[in-house]
Amino acid sequence: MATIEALRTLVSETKPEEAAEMTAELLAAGLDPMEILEAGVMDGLSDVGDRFAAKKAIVLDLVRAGVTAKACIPLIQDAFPEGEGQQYDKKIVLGTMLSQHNIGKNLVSTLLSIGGFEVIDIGEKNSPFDFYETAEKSGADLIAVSVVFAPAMEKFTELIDLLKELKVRDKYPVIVGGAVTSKAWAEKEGADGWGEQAKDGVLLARDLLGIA
Ligand code: B12
Repeated sequence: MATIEALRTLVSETKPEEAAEMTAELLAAGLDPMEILEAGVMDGLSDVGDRFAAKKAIVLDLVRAGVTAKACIPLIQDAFPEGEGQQYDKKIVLGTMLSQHNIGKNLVSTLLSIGGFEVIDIGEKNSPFDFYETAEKSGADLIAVSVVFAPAMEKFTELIDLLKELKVRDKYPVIVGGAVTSKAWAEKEGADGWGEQAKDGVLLARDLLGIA
C-alpha cells in the first residue's frame, strides 16, 4: 500500500522508479505535497546520509539517493499550489557554495518563484564573489545561500566579510539554510535570517523585504 512511510523506505533504499511511482500514487490519493516531500523524500534522504556518516553507505549510495530524490521531486513540485498570482518586484540571488548538492537549493528556488519573487539561480559551487557580482549586476534585493556541506560554512563567512569589505553589507540582506547549518551558527556568522526548510525562505524574504 502507498504510504508516506513506505515512500521514505523506498528513498532510503534508493529505488528511483518505485519511489517515483509511489510518489505519484500518494499525490493522486490527495496527500499534502509538502508532507510527501518532507516525511517521505527528505527523511528518506536523511536515512541515507545517516548511514553514510556511520560508514554503512558509500558515495555511490549518495549518488543513487540524489537520483531517487530527483525522480520524485518534479512530481511533487507540479502538485504545489500555484502562487496567489502576486508578483513582487524583488530579485533574489540564490546558489550553493563549494557544494554540488543542489536538491535543497532547487526547492528553495521553486518556492521563492511560486511565492512571487524573481529568482536569479546561480547554481552550484559559487565563490563569495560570484554572489556579490551577480547581485550588483542584476540589481538584486536579497542574497540566499544554500550550505549543505560543512566546508561551505567557511565560505559563507567569507561572503559576509566580502560584503562588509565592499561596503554593501546593508544593501543586501543575506539568508542561509541547508542540512549542516543551524540558527545559532547563522546568527553568529551575521546572517539576516536562517531557514530550516525551503518554505522558510519565502517567509524570511517577505519579512526582510518588507512585504506584508
Ligand atoms: C544526495 C546527497 C549527495 C548527492 C547530491 C546530489 C545533488 N544533485 O544534490 C551527491 C552524490 C552529489 C553528494 C556528494 C557528496 N556528499 Co552528500 N549527501 C546527500 C544527502 C543524502 C542528501 C542531500 C539532499 O539533497 N537532501 C535533501 C535536501 C532537500 O535537503 P537540504 O539540502 O538540506 O535542503 C533543505 C533544507 O536544508 C532547506 N534549505 C537548503 N538550502 C537552503 C537555503 C535557504 C536560504 C533556506 C531558507 C533553506 C534552505 O530547504 C531544503 C528543503 O526543505 C545528504 C544527507 C542529508 N541528510 O542531507 C548527504 C550529505 C549532505 N553529503 C555529505 C557528504 C560528506 C558528501 C561528499 C563529501 C561525499 C564524498 N566523500 O564525496 C560529497 C560532496 C561533493 C561536493 N563537493 O558537493 C554529508 C555532509 C556532511 C558535512 N558535515 O559536510 C551529508 C550530510 C551526509 C552525511 N551525513 O555525512 N551527496
